[in-house]
Order: sequence, then C-alpha cells, then structure tokens
Amino acid sequence: MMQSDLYKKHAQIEQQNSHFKLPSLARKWGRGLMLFAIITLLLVYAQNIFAQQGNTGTKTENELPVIPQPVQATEVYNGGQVAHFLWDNKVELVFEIEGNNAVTKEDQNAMRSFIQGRLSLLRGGQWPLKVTSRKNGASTGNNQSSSKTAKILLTLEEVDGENKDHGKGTYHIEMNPGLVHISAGHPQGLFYGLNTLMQIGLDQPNNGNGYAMNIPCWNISDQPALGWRGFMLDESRHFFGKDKVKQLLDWMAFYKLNYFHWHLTDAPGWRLSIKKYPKLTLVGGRGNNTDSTAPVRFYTKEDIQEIVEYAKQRYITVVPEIDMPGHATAANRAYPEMSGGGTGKYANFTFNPAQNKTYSFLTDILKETASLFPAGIVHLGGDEVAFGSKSWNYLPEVKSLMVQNQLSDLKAVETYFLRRMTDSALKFNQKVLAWDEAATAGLPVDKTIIYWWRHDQTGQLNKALQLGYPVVFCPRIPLYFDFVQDSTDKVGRRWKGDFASLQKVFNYWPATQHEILEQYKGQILGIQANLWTETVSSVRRLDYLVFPRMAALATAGWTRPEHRNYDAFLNKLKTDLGLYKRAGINYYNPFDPALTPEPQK
Ligand code: TNX
Repeated sequence: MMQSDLYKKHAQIEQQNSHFKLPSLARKWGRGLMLFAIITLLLVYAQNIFAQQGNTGTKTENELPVIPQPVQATEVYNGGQVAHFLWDNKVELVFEIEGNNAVTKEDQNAMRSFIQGRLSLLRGGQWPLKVTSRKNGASTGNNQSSSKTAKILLTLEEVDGENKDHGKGTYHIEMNPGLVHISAGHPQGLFYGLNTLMQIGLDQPNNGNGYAMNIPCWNISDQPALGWRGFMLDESRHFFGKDKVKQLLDWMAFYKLNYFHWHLTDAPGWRLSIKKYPKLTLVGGRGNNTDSTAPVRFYTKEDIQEIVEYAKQRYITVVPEIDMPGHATAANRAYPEMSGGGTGKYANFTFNPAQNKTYSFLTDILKETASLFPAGIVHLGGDEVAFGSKSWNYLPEVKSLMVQNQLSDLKAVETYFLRRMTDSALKFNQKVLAWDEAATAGLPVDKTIIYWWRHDQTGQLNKALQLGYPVVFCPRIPLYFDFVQDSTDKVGRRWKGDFASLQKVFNYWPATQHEILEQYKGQILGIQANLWTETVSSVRRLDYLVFPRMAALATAGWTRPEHRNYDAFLNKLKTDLGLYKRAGINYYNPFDPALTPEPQK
C-alpha cells in the first residue's frame, strides 16, 4: 500500500467513526472532563517534583542496600531525580576538626587503608583516597556540583553525656552530588558511616565509569541496638592461621561487628605461645581434632600483636580465652604435673585444683596473656568441667582441699578454682568472662561477664540476670555456627533435630525470645555467634558455615526487630554473595543450596 493510500484509509475510518456522533451537550461534557483530568494530572506531577526537590525521596531504609540495615534512611532527590555522588579515584577523605576534637592520624590512616583494601578487592582498581584535615567551618571548596574534587567529609562531633550512651557506633550521613558528610561522636561511628557508604557503592553496577561507583544519595541516621556484637573462632580443634583470621576480621568490620573472641586453648591443641612455658605450644600445639599427629601450629607473640592491631584498626576488640579448669588436655600433655585427670574419652581433661603450683602456672599464663591483649578482658572458660572432674574423687589432695575449705561436692571445688583464678586475673586489671556454668560461682558481679550458651537452660540465664551479671547471649540455637544451617546438610550439630538457619539467626533478639523481665534488660550486653571447629578441618567448610550467617548475625546485633525485613535482607544479600565470590569465599547459597554443596570436612 502506498503512503497516500494509507492516509485515505485512515480518513475513511475517521469518517466511519463520525457516524456515531455524540449529542452536542454530551460532547461538551466530555471535553470538560478531559480538561479536568489533564489539569489534575499536571498538578499531581508538579507536586511530586516539588516534594522530591528536598530530602524526601520515596525509598526508605528497607530499600537501602546496606547490611545491617540502618535505623533510618531516605533517598535524596534533586530536580525530580535521585541525586548521585560519583565515588571515583579522585574522591578525597577530609577529616574535620571540631574544637579540640580531632581524629588521630593513626585512625585516619586506618580508615583509609581499610576502605582502600576493601574497594580494590571487591570492586577492583586503585583507590588513592587522599586524606586531609581542616578546621570546622572552612570551605570544602565544593558543594552541589559533582566536580572532580568530590569529597567525603568526616566530622568528629562533641557529644554530651546522653548521646555518648548511644554507643560508639552511632553516625549520620548527609549526601549531595558533590559532598558526603559523615558525622559521629566517636571515630568508630565515622568508620561505620564510611562502611555504609561503601556498601551502597558496591551495590551499584559498573556502568561505563570503570571502577567508580555512582552512588544514589541518601540521608541516614544509624545506631547499634546492642553494644556487643561478637564472633568467636575456635582454633584449638582446628588451626586456620593469621590470614584466615584477618579475612574474618575484615568481614566483621564490613558488617559492623565489634568483638572477636578467640578460643585458643582446648583439648586438641594449645595455640598461644607463652614464653615461660614453651612446651605449651611445642608439645601442646601438636595435632588437632581429626589428626593427633598434625604438625605443631600456634600463634607467636608477634602474630598475636599483629592480629590485635589489625582488629583495632577495624574497631574490633580481641578477647582471648584460656579455658579452665576443664578442656585442659593439650596443656596437660605439655605439663603432665598440672593434670587433675579426666574420665572416659576425656582423659586428662582437667587441671588439678588442689595444688598451688597449678594456680601459679595459670597465673603466669594469665599475666603474659594480659600483656598481649590490651582490652583488659580475659575469658576463663569454666564450661563442661563435669566431663572430667569425677577423677578428682580419686585424688587425696582434692579430698583434703575439700575438708580444709568445707567444699561439699565437685561443683564446689570447681567454684573454688574459678574464684581463685578470677582473683589472679583481677590482679592484672582484667575483667573476667566465663561460660554460664560460672553464673553460680560467686564471681564479682561488677567484674564478670557471663556468656549464656545453653539455650535449653533458661533457668541458668535467669540466675545470671537475677544475680546482676551482664550477659552476652550466644545460645546454641541459633548462634552456634557449627550447627547445621540447611535442612539437607549432613555434617554438623543439631539439637533434637533443630538447627541454626540463616533466617533464625536473622530474627534472633534476646529481649523478647527469652522473656526477660524489664528490670534485667539493661544487663543484656549483646550477642555473639560461636564457631566451634570439631567438624571444620578446612577453610572451605569454615567459609560455608560462616557466610552468609555472619550477615544475619550483624542484623541480629544491630537492627531492632521492628526494623528488620527479611525480604529486603535477602535482596541485598544477592550483592554480598557476589562480593564473597570476588573475595574467594566458599559461601552457602540460601537461594539455591544445590549450587553450593556442603563440604564434608
Ligand atoms: C559446647 S560452648 C562447648 C564446646 C563445643 C561446642 C560444640 C561451650 C562453652 N562448650 O566445647 O565445642 O559445644 O558445639
């Protein structure tokens, strides 16, 4: 058909249609209605544009691609569109000095090198991130325009007493295309703000900007729900080494976790070098849970210092654990004269509680430990002593200790032991941490923290709270990462069939799940996940158990339950699985578990 024919055809159809002419009044009404509709649409559109000029975007924190989800966030609009900040390799970090409040050079460099390291690993490319300082009020030389010198301004604010209580992790972010302003009352908050910004950036696709991240602007107010957000690694059962520990610390920081509990001594191996007792590592460091002849593995003093410093640069406190008076087999292998024996498969499981030399030996160890770990806290274990303590019944010296000190049973001997060692730790200005068995040992309430782990014994938890102890919550279900996470998994623990799925970790909230009376809520220090490694002899299996449950753990510690949204979490997690892949981590894929089979060892 020729073009002119087409026109003709069109005209014909028009004519046909005109046979159905409306009466003239109705036609007028129709036009009026149309006009009214158009005007209404225009008004709604204009209203939207005005609303979006300021800070009132339509998206809020649920859609912010950050784990753990911040408390409050709104997307920033500019001229009816989402504003964007381009984080490219020219962006600078500017630390603002307010009054006498300044971030130390050390902290500035630590923040910079952490972000640089993460970005070049997870995004690629080089990130020079020039660092400068300036006095409050001095111009940043740049405001709304997205020029080459876009800046990330970090202000350490002076906070009053009330705000200080909100925790060191609190921060605020305001963004426009030329400037990101992060403010906080503590360097840790600035660090977390930077991490949040980086996570939003890493969520953006690489579209023609090279490695640069075109970040949608958000205004964010954030603070942690709980002060203690911990992760424990057992390196006695299997030893993973410095690089793996550093990698875990990197991801802990990425997810704003702040306590690394290091289980360094237990039955299979003693992993902490003690100068005064070299056999602890040379003899006690041999073997692991699956192979008693495996080569000696342990951390030297220098290794420990390196890890502690590495953690500090990420605002993570390292808590060492020297487990006693049970789980002492490796130490007793090195120094058999310290053994209090054991029972059945727990041979030489305990320290001897009835000889002075045991106490001076362990006091020496605590003294060296205190000098290596600057946080001033030490975990003394105190768990499962009954696995081996029946052997104490056969030691005459224990008999006389019981008579002399009026100790009625073995539990009383255990208590005696823990009190004595707590006294030693206090002499080195250490606070003492212990598993929940120690809740009834009469340790000083103001210098002891109890770790509640026996999820089937809420009575013990209540006792600890009633006695006034601050408590870290690490119940086996759902916070033991040696427990199975997927219903099809074969290796790893279950409790009466129950296990620790990603969603259960995500939903965990101590205050409501254990019916804690209002008056004790102030004693909830926080939460911790523990990775026991009896069944973990490879880093592949370690990765599988930790990722992505670590992301869910972060949510459980940071975000109040009423702000959590599992679908939003899963949505963001898709990005993070990609990041794990880039980092070479053998994660578990909750979207399609068949893609990531469970490593058997
Ligand atoms: C109990 S938790 C233990 C550990 C085991 C763990 C395995 C605790 C204080 N003691 O010695 O490794 O269960 O899940």
